[in-house]
Amino acid sequence: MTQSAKFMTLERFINEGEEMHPGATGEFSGLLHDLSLAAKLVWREVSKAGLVNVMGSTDRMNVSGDIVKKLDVFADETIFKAMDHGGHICVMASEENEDILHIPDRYKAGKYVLLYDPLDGSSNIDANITIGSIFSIFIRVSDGGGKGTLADCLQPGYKQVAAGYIIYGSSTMFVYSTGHGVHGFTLDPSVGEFLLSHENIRIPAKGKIYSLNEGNFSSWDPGMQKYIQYLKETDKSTGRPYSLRYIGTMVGDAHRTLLYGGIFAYPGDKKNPEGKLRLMYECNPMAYIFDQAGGKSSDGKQSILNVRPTSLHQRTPVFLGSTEDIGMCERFLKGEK
Ligand code: P6P
Repeated sequence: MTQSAKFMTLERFINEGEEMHPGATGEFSGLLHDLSLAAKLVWREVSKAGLVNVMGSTDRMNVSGDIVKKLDVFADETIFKAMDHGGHICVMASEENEDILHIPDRYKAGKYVLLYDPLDGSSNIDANITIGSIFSIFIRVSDGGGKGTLADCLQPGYKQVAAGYIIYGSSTMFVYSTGHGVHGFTLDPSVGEFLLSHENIRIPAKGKIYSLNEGNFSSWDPGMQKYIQYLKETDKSTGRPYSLRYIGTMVGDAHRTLLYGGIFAYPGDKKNPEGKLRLMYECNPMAYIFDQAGGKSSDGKQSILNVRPTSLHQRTPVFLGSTEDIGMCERFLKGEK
């Protein structure tokens, strides 16, 4: 770690990033600052989940049909309230809300659009396993400057201007990109600041870990089954067999894949041809991050970033990882191997 990185706060890094981009209005840095505050507020509750009565479930279901955990509700409301009044955003969308979320009339609407999964992996909360928040940012396409629209939200991933996630694990990290590489900041709870700890994250071209729910094996297409069997064969020249690592929280599995290489996947199957994970606020932001870190994403045929959105909560098969591993997987899926 370079000397300057030791004291590089997220706020300073964002401000200096804005200075690097002529014409930047500083509006973007304001948005990211608000998001980092939301991250700290969510962390504060998540870090004591075992101690106070935020465990257990509410009686609500979200669009995914999951029982909504109390922390889900808290995280959803906290992020919305942290972001709704800064004047940076014209509309939001969240996994926890079926419809788009309008900015209250008393606040100015800005030019950005925020989509987020407030607490990914919530089924792991009670087991104290890593969970996370994921965010995706676009520039509005509707004019008029007033309230944003559904069309502002339903943009393809390649039009994102920023994306990232907060991972609440052994330490809490804020990982994001604005199109100039991927940077990770670790929360120092003693000062309440995110400090630069992983500057310019680059994913290895090839890994030796695969990460997916192999319990669905019997429902996968033959090409997918053959790919996983291939990874488990012994062949030292190609670094096989790979190891299986699966947390069951996308943010945790994707973060490890980003740092160590390999492949994370949630494929479609006979029961759910579109898989389980959501395009707009899980797969698109993660695909943007992997792309920016020198990795690759796929829905089995094309980059996730090129998938045309048709609805807010649509699902997509998703493969994220090292370029060589995604390439090999796609060859099996296309029947070329
Ligand atoms: P499964 C968590 O519930 C989640 O939405 C993602 O974070 C995770 O990758 C996936 O579902 C795990 O799903 O079917 O393996 O339990």
